[in-house]
Amino acid sequence: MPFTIEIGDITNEVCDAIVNAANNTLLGGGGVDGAIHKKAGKELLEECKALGGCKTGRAKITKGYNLPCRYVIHTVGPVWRGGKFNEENLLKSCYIESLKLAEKYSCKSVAFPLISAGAYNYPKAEAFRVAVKAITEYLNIFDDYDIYVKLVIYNTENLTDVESMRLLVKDIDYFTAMSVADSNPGENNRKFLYERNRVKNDTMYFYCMSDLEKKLHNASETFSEMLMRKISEKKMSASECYKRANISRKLFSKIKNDRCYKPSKATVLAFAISLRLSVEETEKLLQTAGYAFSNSTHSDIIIKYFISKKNYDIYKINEILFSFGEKLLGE
Ligand code: AR6
Repeated sequence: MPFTIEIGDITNEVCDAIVNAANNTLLGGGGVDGAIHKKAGKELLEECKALGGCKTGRAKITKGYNLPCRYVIHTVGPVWRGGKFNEENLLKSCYIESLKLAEKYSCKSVAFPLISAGAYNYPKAEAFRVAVKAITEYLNIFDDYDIYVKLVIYNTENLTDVESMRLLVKDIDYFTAMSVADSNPGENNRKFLYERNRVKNDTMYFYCMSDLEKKLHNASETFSEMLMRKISEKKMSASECYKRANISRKLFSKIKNDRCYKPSKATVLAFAISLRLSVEETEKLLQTAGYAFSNSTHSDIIIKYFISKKNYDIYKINEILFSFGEKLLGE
């Protein structure tokens, strides 16, 4: 479920639905509303007339007519009156209600303008913050609903506004790892992973991989983590463990200090022997590093045999491995 932010003109968006920042009458007006009606043609106004208006914070849908989108979702943002008149909730509701409607009509791609940020005077940076928050919150609720959402910042927006939105991106919880000048997604913020796809002059372009991010966040124990846990569970000292595994202190420290360290299969098995793991436990340790026992590999059959017999003498195992011309355990 990607979420992107781009600078452009929403009437050019080729997607399932674009969202219109309309007024309560739904009979057209200026700004993005005017541009949408102009490009869609008279039929849009005819369909809008039959809708009976729309309440602030709610949304209604029509066809796209001459626009390069299938639908137009008309939503009515709040007029900014200083911020104490429920403006934020109403604005948030515009995004949520529009996305619900998009979902109802099976839209896979939806483009939003910055609702209320023009004639309705909502401070642009604030309108941007609410928009990003509402959209990301909505997308994060769903694991399955696969929708691509784009926030289109008008290309004639003055640069100070664009700059303040950029700065804001850094402040918003969800985007803490992001900045236009320096992107290092996911590094500082393991809660959400965002990948900046491209940045062109005045173009902000972000990807929010919320579903992927969730999976990464819930990623299970790594090899390094499981190894350290097992050592402590077995009440073994680190040196006892790496020595019994025929592994150097240097390699052990490397594994300990890098939670994502990718060991060789021989190293994993050496630690399994050292920790006196059962076959099942060894299988789990192998899994953390992306390996499994093979029934067609001599070395795996030999090692598994020793483990199942609870014979954890690594030198004995290596002797047998050697006699079969197999790679030895350990470093
Ligand atoms: N593409 C993308 N964004 C646009 C475009 C465009 N083509 N044109 C303007 N914007 P506004 P509101 C931006 O005033 O504040 C209408 O008369 C614009 O720069 O269109 O919700 C309605 O009929 C601004 O950032 O909508 C209502 O009466 C944002 O879209 C009233 O205005 C919204 O500006 C609604 O006011």
